[in-house]
Amino acid sequence: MLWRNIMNHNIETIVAEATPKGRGGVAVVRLSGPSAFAISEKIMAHTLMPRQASYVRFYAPDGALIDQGIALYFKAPHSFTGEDVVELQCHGGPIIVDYLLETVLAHGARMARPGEFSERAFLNDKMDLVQAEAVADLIAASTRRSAEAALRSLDGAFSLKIKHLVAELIHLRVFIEATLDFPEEDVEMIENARVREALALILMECEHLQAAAHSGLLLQEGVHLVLIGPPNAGKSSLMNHLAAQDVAIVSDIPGTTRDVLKEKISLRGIPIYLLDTAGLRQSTDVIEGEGIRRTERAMHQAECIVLLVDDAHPEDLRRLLSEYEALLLGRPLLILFNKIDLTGQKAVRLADIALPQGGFCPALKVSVKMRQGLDLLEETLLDLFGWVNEAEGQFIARRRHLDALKRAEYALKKGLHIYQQSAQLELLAEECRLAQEALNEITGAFRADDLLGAIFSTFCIGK
Ligand SMILES: Nc1nc2c(ncn2[C@@H]2O[C@H](COP(=O)(O)OP(=O)(O)OP(=O)(O)O)[C@@H](O)[C@H]2O)c(=O)[nH]1
Ligand SMILES: [Mg+2]
Repeated sequence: MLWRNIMNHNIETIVAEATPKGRGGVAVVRLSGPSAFAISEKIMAHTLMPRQASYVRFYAPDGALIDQGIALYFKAPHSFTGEDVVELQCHGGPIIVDYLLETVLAHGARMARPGEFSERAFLNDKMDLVQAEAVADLIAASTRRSAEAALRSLDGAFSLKIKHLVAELIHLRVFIEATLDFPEEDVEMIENARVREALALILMECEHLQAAAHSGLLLQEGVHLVLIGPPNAGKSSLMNHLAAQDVAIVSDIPGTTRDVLKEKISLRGIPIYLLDTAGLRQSTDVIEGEGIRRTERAMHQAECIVLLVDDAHPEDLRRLLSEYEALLLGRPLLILFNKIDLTGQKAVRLADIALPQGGFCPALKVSVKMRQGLDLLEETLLDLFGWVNEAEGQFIARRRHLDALKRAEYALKKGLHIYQQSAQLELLAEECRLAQEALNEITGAFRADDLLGAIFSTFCIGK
């Protein structure tokens, strides 16, 4: 804040349309910076009062009338960016908005870069980095649950948890430093127990936070889920069920689906990008062959794969598992034995199935057509995504948050390991410092400048 005020003369006033491009009832042009107020006076020949709406006329530099509308003035530091902010509400036509923008630019402002308003809010301590990102995530949210989670992050729910963890880490570091400065051998045993106990608690919280952040990431990014299997297994039927509409053609002719069909759905609030594909089999048909190649490409990009086979032909499973071993590797996989209404089986979760590439995956018996086992399917998918239901407290998160939490956990585990091996507090102290740095990267309390550029450049202009 202080830095900002001292350097005030260097700060440019920025402007952008805050409402989407196109025609609408009202458009908002927003200015932020030290000249915002002076520019507004030139445009409307009127002195705005802070936090009061004024009905005014907007004029071009040559005195021509641009439009009439409402102007609002938020005096620094009581604004979104922490700077003087003026919002001009004009009629929502692109010609008027461009004319108004041109006028503001002629008075010395410059166009804002994407996310620059939020970046300034961050630099002026109006919000931390997690909250600034939450603004963008709230705007981009594609399910109500994602929006709610973004709002919670904006409210500071996630930041608070990080700050709490950092505070505990600082407490431990202070204790370690004090012990290093005043070593007394007779209290060594007590110290040892205290350090281990505090570290174990911090590690536990870090793991819990990672699980919650992972769920927050699911809400932010969604999951690319691909349905595969032999022809006629019921992939398109499942696609239609999950999408709750007839997206794909379903027929009893094997090889019905040729193209990859995409549909965006919401599974308990998690955005799912669902792909239905052509059935996998040896085919001499040129078009079907191309469809199968497209299926393989979709598998390549999938984050999660559901493999359906006909319960009456379980032998298809082994064939596909070994044929597509490489493409199935490293991706969560769920196996469905479909059409149990024809084999007289019950809808159940089976014992996990061993994969040729190593590891296990869950498997269910279902009937898509008769709607049997489909709740179980949803539950198993959520499990597979690593979804932890935080119910009321779910906040939104990003991949970089999760990476930082993992780095913090790694440093703490390494520190604990070294300490257990060698009882060297100095080395543990260094790992704790690294863990704290990683956590502080999340809120922006510790940051590299290129990180800010990378984050804010993905925001929309005007935010
Ligand atoms: N009895 C029964 N029939 C089903 C079930 N699920 C799908 N079917 C039928 O199986 C046939 C094939 O279904 P689709 O959903 O088109 O199968 P697909 O896997 O998309 O097939 P391709 O697109 O050819 O690869 C259709 O006649 C469906 O009605 C089920 O659970 N039980
Ligand atoms: Mg199909």
